[in-house]
Amino acid sequence: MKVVLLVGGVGGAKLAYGLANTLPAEDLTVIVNTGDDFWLHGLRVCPDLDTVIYTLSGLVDPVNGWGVAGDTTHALDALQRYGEDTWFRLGDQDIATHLLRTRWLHGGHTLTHVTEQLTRNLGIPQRILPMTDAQVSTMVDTVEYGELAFQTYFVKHRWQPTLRGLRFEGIERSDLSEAVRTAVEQADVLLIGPSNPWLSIDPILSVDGMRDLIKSRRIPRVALSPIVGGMAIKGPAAKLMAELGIPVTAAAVAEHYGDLINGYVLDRVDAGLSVPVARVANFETVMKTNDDKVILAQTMLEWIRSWM
Ligand code: FO1
Repeated sequence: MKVVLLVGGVGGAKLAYGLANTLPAEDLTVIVNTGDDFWLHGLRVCPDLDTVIYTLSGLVDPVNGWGVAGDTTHALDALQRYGEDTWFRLGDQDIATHLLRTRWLHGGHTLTHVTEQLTRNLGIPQRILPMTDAQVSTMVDTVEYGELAFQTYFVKHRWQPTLRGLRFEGIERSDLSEAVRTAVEQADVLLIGPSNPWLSIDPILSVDGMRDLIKSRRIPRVALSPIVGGMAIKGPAAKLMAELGIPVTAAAVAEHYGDLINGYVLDRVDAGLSVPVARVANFETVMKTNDDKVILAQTMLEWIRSWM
């Protein structure tokens, strides 16, 4: 059963881990948001791609959920001595990833190709694909500072500014890579991870042709709610929804996805919610341990198989 999973960073990577430990490797493709990507110290940094890569290779820092476990910051300390901004904490081992990626991109390779090289070299058998090879930058319009680049909003200001709008710079020049198109065309199941629907999943869905391609597939298209009991499991999803005037409920997330999905997984605590989706299931969705991730992935796939 070929599964395509759409994700952002930490939360989505957890489900990717669960699926990677449930499905044969050739059956899983993870399509990752690249709206968070940016240039820093001359390097191309792709936080969500790296979070998925480090998670599936077992390198990830289990405390942060991003970066490499046990990494040091000697390079960053040296940059600080030169007076450079160091609010974005790049570890030394992580910098190796950005150096290689940047060199290969400057050599004319696509981000898809570069990501394939990185994953292969780290021994990851699953496919990890950037949502597009075009450069797309999520820009966050805030009440306090006006428009901020995504990582300035998210990391420098710790997502505290009040959000009043979003735009994906460069999205009009984006298109689907052959690899993404083929993966979605050949999928038996499409999953949307418990990532932030506005910040992480919308950039993927906004790539030219993506929404239509997904909707053209008569397969289970199932989202997992990132909102549990009216709160975000991690990050700014609940705060952002409130600021946009959207009720902070798992049902509102399903409404946001609309007819893109035909199945929806809610947490047990939200069992009573009325959700406008054809098929709805309630499972234990909060993934604290690796076992939780695998059990949730297995449970979701079993449920989906039962109505295929
Ligand atoms: N998140 C932080 O909150 N602070 C950091 O200093 C930080 C550094 C960082 C370095 C590499 C990387 O791949 C991710 C990093 N993240 C950091 C996480 C990341 O920027 C965000 O979690 C995502 O962009 C949101 O999905």
